[in-house]
Amino acid sequence: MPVVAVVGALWGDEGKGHIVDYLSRTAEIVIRVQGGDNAGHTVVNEYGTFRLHLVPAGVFHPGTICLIGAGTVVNPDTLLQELSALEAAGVDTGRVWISDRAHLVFPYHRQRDELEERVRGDRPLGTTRRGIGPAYSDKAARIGLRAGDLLHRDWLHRRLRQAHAAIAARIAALGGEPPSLEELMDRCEGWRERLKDRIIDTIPLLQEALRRDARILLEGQLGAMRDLDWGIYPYVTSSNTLAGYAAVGAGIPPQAIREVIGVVKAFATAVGEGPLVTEVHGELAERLRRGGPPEGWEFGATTGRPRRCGWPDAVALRHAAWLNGFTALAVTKLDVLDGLEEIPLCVGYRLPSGEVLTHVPDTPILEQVSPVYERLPGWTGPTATARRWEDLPEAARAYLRRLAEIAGAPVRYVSVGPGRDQILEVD
Ligand code: 2SA
Ligand code: MG
Repeated sequence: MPVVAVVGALWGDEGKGHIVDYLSRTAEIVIRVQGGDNAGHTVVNEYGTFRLHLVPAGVFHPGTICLIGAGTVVNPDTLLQELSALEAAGVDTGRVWISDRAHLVFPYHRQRDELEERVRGDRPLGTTRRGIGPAYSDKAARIGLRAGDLLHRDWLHRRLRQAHAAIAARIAALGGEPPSLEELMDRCEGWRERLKDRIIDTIPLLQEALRRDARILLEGQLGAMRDLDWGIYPYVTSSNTLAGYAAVGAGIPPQAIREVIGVVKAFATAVGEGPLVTEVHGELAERLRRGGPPEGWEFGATTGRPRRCGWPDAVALRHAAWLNGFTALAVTKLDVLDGLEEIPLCVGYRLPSGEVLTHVPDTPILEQVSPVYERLPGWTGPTATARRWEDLPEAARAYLRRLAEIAGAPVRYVSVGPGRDQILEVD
């Protein structure tokens, strides 16, 4: 370490929660840098199985400070529920703090997300309907409310009075019933009561920690293909999922980040709309979706939607590696590929003209491409019991070496199942 960013290399759901939970045992601070409760970070450990939406995956380690960073959008209701569920499972949540700069997600954001998806008719984006897009767009339009606003009643009321007309107009234009100003003020009062002790200015804490070279983990949400600028726009989320944003979302200088770990699932999955070049259907998709133990099956951790599945996509991985500057990879769910005769790895995108691209083009072009596969030998397995690199079948190691070559970064971690002990460290 000291500062390590852990980001998704693909469409999200690569297993960032699982990797962050594992790496947090040696971290002093874990910071969620962007996104909101659209996230579903699955963590399986001695406390149970959790799908974290807002709380950083470092929460299971006594002593680790967990920050919900300035780059996030926080639905206080979801957060309070999540904290209660963690406490009920015996997890200490006394070190979970929220940046005063993080934006708040109100019920009217969810309402708008729902209405906006409806207006998109037969071409929706397939959002999680958690109000993420509307909350980030209000942030950019400067009518967002922030966690810190809850701590200053006069300021909060002034900001609410100022923003209310615009908030109401957006809902009304979509045919929805807007909230009243009083309703918003009351809601904020309830949130203030329950969260005021957790809202802090994170700058002094992080300055002090960086001076000591403390180990800090930055936890990203979603992956490069859903990045607002470099993903498959408009089928993206409304924040930047790339490592470059992690410094902003956490509130630290960019050069403090020494390592960028790209989390890569051994095959492709996506939930929501947009092109997925290597997508497979039917029995094959079911095999990938339900491979390995049920905790890891490919269903939305927030919405329960079945995730789309496909063959591994090296073009997408190369895109993510370029944009993030990975210093290492963590490859997850390798066990799901056990027993396949061969692994079709997509190494190019063929255009209707016959030309083959080796980079991810803009969405209108991406929609027209078909995959070009390189076929790597499969292995019989099982890999789930492997605990060292040497325990893996040679063909599995060859596949991992190929991923490393494509990404230009070594494979440092390999996960062969959802348990903490199923992560192998590669020297
Ligand atoms: P949004 O809600 O505005 O961020 O949706 C925009 C696109 O981003 C996708 N998206 C996700 N993709 C994978 N995993 C996500 N989290 C949950 C999970 C999703 C779920 O871990 O399974 O439960 O359905 C996530 N969140 C957003 C989304 O599908 C849109 O394509
Ligand atoms: Mg997820």
